[in-house]
Amino acid sequence: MDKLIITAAICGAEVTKENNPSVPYTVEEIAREAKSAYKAGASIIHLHVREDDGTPTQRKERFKECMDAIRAKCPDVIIQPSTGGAVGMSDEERLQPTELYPEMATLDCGTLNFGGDEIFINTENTIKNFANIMNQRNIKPEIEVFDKGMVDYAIKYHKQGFIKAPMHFDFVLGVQMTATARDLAFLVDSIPAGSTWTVAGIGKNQFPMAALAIVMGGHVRVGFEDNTYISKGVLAKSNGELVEKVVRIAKELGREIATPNEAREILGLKP
Ligand code: KMH
Ligand code: ZN
Repeated sequence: MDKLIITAAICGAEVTKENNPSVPYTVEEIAREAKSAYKAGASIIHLHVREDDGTPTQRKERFKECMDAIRAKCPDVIIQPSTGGAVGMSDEERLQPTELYPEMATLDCGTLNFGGDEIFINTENTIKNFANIMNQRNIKPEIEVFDKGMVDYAIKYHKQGFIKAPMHFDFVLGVQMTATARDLAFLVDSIPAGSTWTVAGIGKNQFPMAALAIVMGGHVRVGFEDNTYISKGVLAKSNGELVEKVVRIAKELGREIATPNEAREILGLKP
């Protein structure tokens, strides 16, 4: 089994300091949270950025400031900007961090309900356009899957030449699709041989999904974007604390943790 790649989704676009005072907004706070996750064993930072007042933004300049600050504290970490941004942003806004040529970025492979009246829109043309731009900029997409149809879309776009193999999937469970062992196994069974996958369990699903991925040979995403609690009713002090818990579970189960360069090798990124 490959070593375990831990992704830390340190910030998100929806979670706020009202949910957990350690949610980062400023450049310094974002770098602090990235460092805590990296020191604990995360090899990938999934990155959203905010203005100082917490407003989500996809501004290229803000991404650059945050990425530079993260690299200063975590020199070899893989930075994976979001191209999902926040609900309601235009495709042009969302694509801005790809102009910085990161090693990876997310590619959301379908439209979904996002709570209340919110719909996170990813039309076929959006997905193909984002995939083309990532190809041109040599950015490896992490395919964000919120339900099974999004796996089927990704396979279709792969066959049409928009997404290259080996594909890397992130199963985000607990938003639209339920976070159960049955659903995770169904998704894992649906992706092409040679693909890699990680799982992001939302809220209370975070650690149960992580434990399943550890034993199934997948990888794990944790972080404030998906969950702000270290255990029932107890807020996590940092993203690092969430990563530390995954490392403890992995060690108990005999799975080693990948360094950033080992993660690059597993994912087929150039070192
Ligand atoms: N904030 C969500 C609307 C991604 O990063 O690509 C989209 C999201 C997915 O978080
Ligand atoms: Zn995200």
